Amino acid sequence: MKPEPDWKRAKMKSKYVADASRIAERIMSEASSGRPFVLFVHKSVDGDCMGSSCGMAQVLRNMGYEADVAMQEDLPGSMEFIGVEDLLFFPDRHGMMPSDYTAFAVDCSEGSRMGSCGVLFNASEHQIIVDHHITVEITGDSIWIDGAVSSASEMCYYISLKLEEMTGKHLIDPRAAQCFLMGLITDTGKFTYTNTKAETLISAGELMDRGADPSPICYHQYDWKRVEDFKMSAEIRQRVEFYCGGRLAIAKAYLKDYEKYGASREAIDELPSTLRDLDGVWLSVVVRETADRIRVNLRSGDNFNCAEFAKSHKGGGHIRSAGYSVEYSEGLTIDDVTEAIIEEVGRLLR
Ligand SMILES: [Mn+2]
Repeated sequence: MKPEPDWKRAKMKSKYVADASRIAERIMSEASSGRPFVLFVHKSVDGDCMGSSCGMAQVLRNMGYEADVAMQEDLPGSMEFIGVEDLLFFPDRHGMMPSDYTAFAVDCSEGSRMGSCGVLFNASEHQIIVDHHITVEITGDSIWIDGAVSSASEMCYYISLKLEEMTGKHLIDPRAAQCFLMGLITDTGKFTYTNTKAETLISAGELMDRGADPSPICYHQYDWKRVEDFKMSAEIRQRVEFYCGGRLAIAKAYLKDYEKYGASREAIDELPSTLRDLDGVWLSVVVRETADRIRVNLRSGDNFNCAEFAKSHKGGGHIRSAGYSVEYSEGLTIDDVTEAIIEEVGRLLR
């Protein structure tokens, strides 16, 4: 008799079993209706929302169901290596939405966080929500929100384990495993943030047993950089300003900076955490001008609650990492937004 493959020994912590089982059962009952699944992610996509949605879509397809990830924006260049184009569709461009579908939100829980896809999420009566952002307080049979789990991808991995148990099928194939591992790695800052738990590392190992490989994930997400992006980042770093006795570091990027260098929208994605890690800095704020809105990203150490600040500006996130965006209205500029942040943070850090 052949020995059992290592991945078959995977076992999740007991504290996750009830929630993972509940969502897995919900998935099975939604699927039995024959409705296809449409997965929804937050705007300004990151490794975790793409990892959890694509991994989950792959698992659902491996169960024999129709499942696609609705995208309102292109997949960033740093995630192209994962090879998930066939799992994505773009309702704004193709418009081909099924008339009836199960809307499955991962790494976010509200239509308002999903950009132009939000209306499609809200339009479905059949919703499943798996999220680890605690800025929203909603509960329900088909909702699993747990701020203590490292990532939505870790939650989706547990749900998928339950689905394997319920169906007796091997559902988490190497591509699904790689997607989940991408979410675990990026939301924990390569397993360095305080949301890294023993089970996060165990799950990462189990995903490797199933064919995932952390090397390309870390290379493409952290090490690889376009030369144009590097040059733009160097200029923005020169312009960083410090306030509140050095406790607030703030960087501002104009559209003209992107144009000057031919930089991509990911050009300074590393900057919020780079600035937060500077000696004496409690809070870093990176303000970016984009074509349709102004994006604000916050990172902090132990002394500032980014989630609360972002929430008060209709955004969301985690205690140490959060963000929001501001619409251009009545001549509002990136300079106005930045000034207002300096003033508001100045009062909070006084
Ligand atoms: Mn996440």
